[in-house]
Amino acid sequence: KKAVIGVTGLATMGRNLARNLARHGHAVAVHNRTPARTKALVTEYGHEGVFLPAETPEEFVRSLERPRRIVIMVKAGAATDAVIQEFAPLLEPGDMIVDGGNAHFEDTRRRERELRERGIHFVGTGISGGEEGALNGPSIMPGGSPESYEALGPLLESIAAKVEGVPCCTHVGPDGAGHFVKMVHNGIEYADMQLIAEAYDLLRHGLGMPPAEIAEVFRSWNNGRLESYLIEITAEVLAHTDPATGRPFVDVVVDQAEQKGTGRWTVQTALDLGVPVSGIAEAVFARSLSGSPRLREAARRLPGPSRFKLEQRFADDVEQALYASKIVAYAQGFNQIQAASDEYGWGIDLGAMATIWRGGCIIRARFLDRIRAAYAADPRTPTLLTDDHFAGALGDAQDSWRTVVSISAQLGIPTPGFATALAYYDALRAERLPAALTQAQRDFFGAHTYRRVDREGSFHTRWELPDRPEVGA
Ligand code: NBP
Repeated sequence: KKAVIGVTGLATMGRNLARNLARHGHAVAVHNRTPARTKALVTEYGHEGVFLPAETPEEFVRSLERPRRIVIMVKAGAATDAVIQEFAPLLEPGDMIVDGGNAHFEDTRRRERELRERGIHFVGTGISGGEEGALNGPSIMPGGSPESYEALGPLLESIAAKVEGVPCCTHVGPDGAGHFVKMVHNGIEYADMQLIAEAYDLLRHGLGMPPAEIAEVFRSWNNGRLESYLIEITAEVLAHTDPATGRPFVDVVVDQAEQKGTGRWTVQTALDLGVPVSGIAEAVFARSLSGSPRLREAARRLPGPSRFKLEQRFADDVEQALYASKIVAYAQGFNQIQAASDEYGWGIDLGAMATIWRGGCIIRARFLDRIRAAYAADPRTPTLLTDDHFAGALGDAQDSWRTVVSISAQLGIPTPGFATALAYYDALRAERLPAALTQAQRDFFGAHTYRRVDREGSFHTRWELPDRPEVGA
């Protein structure tokens, strides 16, 4: 008997993905560089389905039906290239390599191009949901050719999370589109987490609420429009008491947030594309700042404000600020996906991205249904902010949002995520931006020219001459 699909790389993610496949009745070939992992998988979980263990790449490839489907789940970067080098010579035209690791989309574009020349489909696939998702249903974002999706789609959809019966898996677009969307998903996740952290900080150090009480506030928020996995786990974390010390758990954790790089990639790519994703950027910078102990230690003696008393209803304002900022962060991320889709000709359906993020992944939320509806109403909307629902919510929230940003400044509690989101909102709706002054300065020192509000063409002012004559450029 041959396997319909194979998984190579059986650390946490690969093992759970292989088990998920087997549990759904697919015979899975399994392989790992170090054979001990393969043996352990079959010994511990062999009863869950049909596993075909292989010690060598050759044996692994032989055990697969054709066209072969191979999922690589190894460390992103050099390890992925090494595994591709090892397997590609053993494959034949029409075979498919699915890279389920967190690859950079430019690497995926390169690998896809190289393998396409050999007739092999390379399917860079974003897989979200961590260890638990891989086992019980992740959100899956496959790129690659449409033909490869015909052969892979049903398999991947069978193991993906389901929301209202709809699988959280769809063909995102060609070559690197899947990994790009996964990257922005992670960027949005950074922004979402930062906004939640700011809301917590305001309730904790602005209102002086203990973590257990804040957990209750988050629980109540999770019954409303903010309902999401991240809000739910925030309540759980805040309600947790450290068994060793009896203190709130959040207080015994070192306040330095780490990162693996997908948030940073999102911002780097957004800089290249010229898309303002300030919410994601602030979230990445907030983590960098937290992880700069020398800088923080040195600055700790700088004075802060004298405190003033807040009213209890401030928590409701924080909820408004959180929701409004979240709308902005998601709108920015979706704009980045749109820009890349235009740049690379991917033809990504933005509403479908919202649909496949409703389950399995970290940012799963009721909110994504709203985004889906917004794109259904207007697939080419320049920004989600102007969708009827979101525009209404922003209008209702804005007074509270402004209060929260100004009060947090007065309290000396940093809220870069809330503040940058509000600045983006106000900048987009501004009648006139001071960019006019920037452009005039550029013309002054570099003769970079400017356009006029009243006439077509580009112009330059001879700033060095006493009467500053204007010339058409
Ligand atoms: P790791 O990222 O820790 O990678 C370990 C696996 O890579 C092992 O199977 C190891 O084999 C294999 N490997 C390495 Br390292 N170098 C290799 C090489 N040169 N040749 C062949 N195999 C090699 O595993 P993971 O945490 O399961 O993640 C797998 C992928 O999924 C990563 O790209 C990760 O970014 C992505 N991802 C992870 C999560 C998550 O929550 N962890 C979520 C979504 C995506 P060995 O056993 O012989 O050392």
